[in-house]
Amino acid sequence: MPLFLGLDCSTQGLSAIVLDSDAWRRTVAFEHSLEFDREFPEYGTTHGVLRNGLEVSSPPLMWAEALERMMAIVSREAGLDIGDLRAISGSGQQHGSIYVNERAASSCQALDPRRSLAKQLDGIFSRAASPIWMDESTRDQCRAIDKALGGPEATAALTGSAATERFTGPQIRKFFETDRESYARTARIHLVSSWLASLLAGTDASIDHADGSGMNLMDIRTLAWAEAALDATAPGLGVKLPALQSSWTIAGALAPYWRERYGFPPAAVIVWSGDNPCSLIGTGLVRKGWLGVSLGTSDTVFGFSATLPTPSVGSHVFASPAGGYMALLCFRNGSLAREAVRDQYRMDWESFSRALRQTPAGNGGALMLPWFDPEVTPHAPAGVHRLNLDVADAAGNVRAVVDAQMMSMANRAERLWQPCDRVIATGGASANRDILQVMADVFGAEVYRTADANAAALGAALRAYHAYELSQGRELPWEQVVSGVTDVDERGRIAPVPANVAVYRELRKRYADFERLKSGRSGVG
Ligand code: XUL
Repeated sequence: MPLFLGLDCSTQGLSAIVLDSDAWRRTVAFEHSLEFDREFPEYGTTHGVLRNGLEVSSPPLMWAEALERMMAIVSREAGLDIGDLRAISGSGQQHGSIYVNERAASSCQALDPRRSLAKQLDGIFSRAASPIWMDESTRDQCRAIDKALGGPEATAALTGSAATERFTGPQIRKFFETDRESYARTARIHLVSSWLASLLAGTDASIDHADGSGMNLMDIRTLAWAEAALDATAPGLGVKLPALQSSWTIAGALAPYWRERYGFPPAAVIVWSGDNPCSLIGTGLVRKGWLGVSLGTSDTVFGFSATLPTPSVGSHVFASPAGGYMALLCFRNGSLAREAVRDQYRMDWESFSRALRQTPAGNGGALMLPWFDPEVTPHAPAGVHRLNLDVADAAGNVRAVVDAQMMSMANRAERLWQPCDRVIATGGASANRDILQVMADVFGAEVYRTADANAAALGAALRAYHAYELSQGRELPWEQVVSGVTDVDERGRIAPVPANVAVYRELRKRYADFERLKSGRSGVG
């Protein structure tokens, strides 16, 4: 039976899902995850990242090593007839960038199957560390880019987002400003997605329109590099960027390295995309009116839109990997904040859940702003603020962190997506029913869990399937592509409790006031 591989290189690890597909249905045949800290301790990461004040990066070689280890597992340990693999695609954490010199292209094309991948990549980087989405160090660069383009609203109208600290353009500008020599030695700047696709295809893979939308460099209407944005970012940037292409483009066949070293067939490598765009597919959100909420390292809210949503400061508009668009909100203090509270009160997830069940919806008005790390939505420096909440009240603090996350998401989602009939929850924490009950009560909508918590890897595998079929002359409707594997389990439906919805309707206004007061901002964001 034809097989399709989806990989997801996220902040904390690399996951794989293999789909087995016959004419009627697709099933998950294999699933595996590697955690960076545990599997590759020599890189010294914590939760997959290296921190230096507001600068947050990851070692790109670690991602390459993880890719090779995963490919070895898929070929040797998955119990699959790997000769049936037709296509591979992937998902990368968005915005992260990799800087390579002019030797990279030839090294990538001539990988020696007798040697490990990472060893052969030594010496191709013009910047040792890859800045990632958690980096908050580019505020000055954002101001400069917005100014050059006519203000944050103008940048948003052009690129889909106002200049944003974690986005690739401001990161590139900072690199140029602080290390001109290395910038000059940089021949290519890849995203996590396009770089890993390049390693698989042994060629310079394109950036797909969806992940390209997270750079502050692409014109969100024409889906081409925006000259004005390139000029506002760094000189000579255009020639350092890969091409932009549709999300269903074939980058090439799996390179001889993978075929000779691991016995893979010459499967099609489909361009990779970002993790949020892939999650849109992996949660089956290819129609209007349904919202996705991913509870991961960052929490995100996203939804599909056939027409271009009006870009605004504080939200992001991306091209969708299924055509059309998607809007996205990103909250940095996702599992980071939930884990911080759990650890502070020496709990496990079971006692965290118990605390949610023991406390009333709305926490009797006790509020927390859970900005354990600097927050991006709204923009706020690190700081945990409490209102009517005793720090010694363990259960109250658990309720407060989850209430806060859901209210912050729902208040902003309401402005972007009307109506919202149902919420599809994904990501690690979506396995927790008590968290999802708070979500249903705060959003005032039915919540469903995705069948597979790793929506990004699943979305990548489904994208591989769709693109492969297209290359064979079969253009499948997206509803058909996602059906079966992304169907929610109706028995797992979590209904909002009307009395709780009423409590949160009031509390959400007070939460918004508290947030405005402490973030020092009056507007959206
Ligand atoms: C979205 C964002 C994060 C990353 C990592 O804008 O920064 O969701 O994609 O998951």
